[in-house]
Amino acid sequence: MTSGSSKTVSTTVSVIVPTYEEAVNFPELIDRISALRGQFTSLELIIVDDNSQDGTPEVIARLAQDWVRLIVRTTDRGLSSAVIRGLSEANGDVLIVMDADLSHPPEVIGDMVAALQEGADFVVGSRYVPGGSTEDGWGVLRWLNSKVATWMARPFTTVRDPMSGFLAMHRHTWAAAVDLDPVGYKIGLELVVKCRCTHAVEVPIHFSTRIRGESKLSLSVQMQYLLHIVRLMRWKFPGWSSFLPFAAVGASGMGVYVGLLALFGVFWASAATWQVAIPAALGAMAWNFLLDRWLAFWYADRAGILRQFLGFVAICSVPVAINILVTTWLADDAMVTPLAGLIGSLVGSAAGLIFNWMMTRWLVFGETKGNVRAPG
Ligand SMILES: Nc1nc2c(ncn2[C@@H]2O[C@H](COP(=O)(O)OP(=O)(O)OP(=O)(O)O)[C@@H](O)[C@H]2O)c(=O)[nH]1
Ligand SMILES: [Mg+2]
Repeated sequence: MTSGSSKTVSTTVSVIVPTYEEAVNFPELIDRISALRGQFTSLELIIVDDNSQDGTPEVIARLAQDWVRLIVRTTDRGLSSAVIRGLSEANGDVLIVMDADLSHPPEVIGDMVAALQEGADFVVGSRYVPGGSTEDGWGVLRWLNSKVATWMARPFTTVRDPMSGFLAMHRHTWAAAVDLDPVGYKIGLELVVKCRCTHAVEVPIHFSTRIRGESKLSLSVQMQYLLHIVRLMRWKFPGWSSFLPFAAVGASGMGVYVGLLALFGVFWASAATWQVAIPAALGAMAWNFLLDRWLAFWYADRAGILRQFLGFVAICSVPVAINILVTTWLADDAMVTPLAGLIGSLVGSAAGLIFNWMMTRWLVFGETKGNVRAPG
């Protein structure tokens, strides 16, 4: 590891710092990063600010450092898109992303670069590996929040602190990014997934609580995180992200069917079985269709809804009919009569679930022209 070493590492480094109203933090941040410049062939600092009205340009101008570049965005907003803008303007072979509020100690950048040179394709400044820590005084809620968020990122990476916004990667890793979706706050997680990193390494950091300036963390940031996880799931595991909601919706549809049957039974006691079963089945199918179109086939909502609904009903009617046939056939056999209903509905439901999912996926929500939108 190179931390604190004065030997020059022959690589060019770009440090990208997204900022919003961080003017008070620039003197110390720039001072501490400046102290690292001798460690590398060259080092540039790119600050991507979203038009803060706290004197950010004046502070940067007063510090007058030719290796520091300020990009002020006036149309786009948001942390992740600011990072992406900074990455795309950077010239270095190694790209570092960090916060402006000095939570991330710039002094470990040397260790991060060393980890890249030793074969990592992504490096995270991590609170949760031996040697890493957070400032005392984190409330239980903030700690729990961070743990739950980390746990939700498990399907995507083995990194223990994927929420960290302190990252390093090679330029070629960044160049391989596909379908970047700059939603939410967790650009590290987005990059590790969309750059298809396979060898992420963590370097311990002590994460300081911000001393100056205001936090931009809010409840809406947490909501955005949930949506971000859903989008990453759909991108990385499209099949399961479709089938699991489809199965859950199917189970809820059975509840709707039984509920409607009971309701009709109360209000229309004289009706024959088929007279209540058909509208109840149609009601359950409508329920399933709307939820499936939203949750299981989110990508295919461009085509006409009526045409899709008719196709959906036609397909779902097949297992329903088989279910009825199997039940009646077994009911005729004296040996299995007591089990007939149960076996019939279990076989029918399992077969129906797979059949419906495959057929609706292919025929109703398939990639026909105008049906499917871009992934994500
Ligand atoms: N360009 C840009 N930067 C932002 C935006 N929101 C936050 N940032 C910057 O992103 C970094 C992280 O934001 P913080 O507010 O420190 O978020 P946090 O570290 O999760 O929370 P605290 O440290 O408790 O405030 C800081 O450098 C912010 O200035 C934004 O909308 N646009
Ligand atoms: Mg912070």
